[in-house]
Amino acid sequence: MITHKQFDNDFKYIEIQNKQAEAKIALQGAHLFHYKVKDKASLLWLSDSAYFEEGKAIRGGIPICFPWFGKNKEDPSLPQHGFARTQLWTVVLEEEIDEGTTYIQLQLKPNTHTLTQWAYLFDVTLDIIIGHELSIALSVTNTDTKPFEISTALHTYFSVSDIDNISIKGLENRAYYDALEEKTSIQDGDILIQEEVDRVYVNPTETITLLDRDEKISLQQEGSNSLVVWNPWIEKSKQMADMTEDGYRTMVCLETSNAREDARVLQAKESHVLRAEFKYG
Ligand code: TA6
Repeated sequence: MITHKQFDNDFKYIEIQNKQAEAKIALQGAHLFHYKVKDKASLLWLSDSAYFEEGKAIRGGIPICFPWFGKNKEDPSLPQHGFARTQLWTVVLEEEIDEGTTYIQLQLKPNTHTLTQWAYLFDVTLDIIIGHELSIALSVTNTDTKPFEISTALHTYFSVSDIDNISIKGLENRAYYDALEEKTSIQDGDILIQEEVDRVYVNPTETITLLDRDEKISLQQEGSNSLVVWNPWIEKSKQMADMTEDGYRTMVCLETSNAREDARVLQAKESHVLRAEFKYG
């Protein structure tokens, strides 16, 4: 079942329920903010104090960072992570493929707001498949006559039982840029989170595994050669109005991205697809 809903303040979202899973997608940002497989806990973390308000990004789920990830290189005063997550997207397709699989496609087109911040014409779609597995694909086409560079991310917040219970596999011996230390290091073994972490890993293996006690979640990526790992820990959390004091203990971001050197240049008419697939086991 696909139902169009809204909160009291008119903030619109789509609710999906099928035999395998349930999900919620906000039209602002094409933001998947809930996904849960039957008989499992929620896969995605959502802050208890997240904003569902026009113009404010939702803290949790899968924010879409486009056309730049992090700070804008030319103008750092522009909103962090680009405008896609606070723009209203249009639903293009919604289809119940079978009893356990639902397909939603949303689209973002340039408008006066996007053109003021980024003077390019583009066609962006987000394909989301909700079932026993979750698939999300961001497709960007350059519809302008000049090339442009994009740096993007599917900024996925995973919900975890407790930060002390998790380990992340698939990044052993990989180089990463540490945004806190502002230097490059090599990953030694599995990743454990015991402090603030903000890193861009280069050349991750095709499948990244998040182990949380007995639960194993696999993340497969396509069109990406970088993976961001982020946890704000204690002090950074206090600075965020939409993060509760102990929220950092039950989340970790593993972000399928085209970050830093993995930014892509698209010539006129060229397209790029960034895809992430999530499954248990
Ligand atoms: O992906 C990691 C990161 O870029 C961090 O540096 C961090 O501050 C974060 O994303 C969250 O950004 P936001 O703009 O949503 O507060």
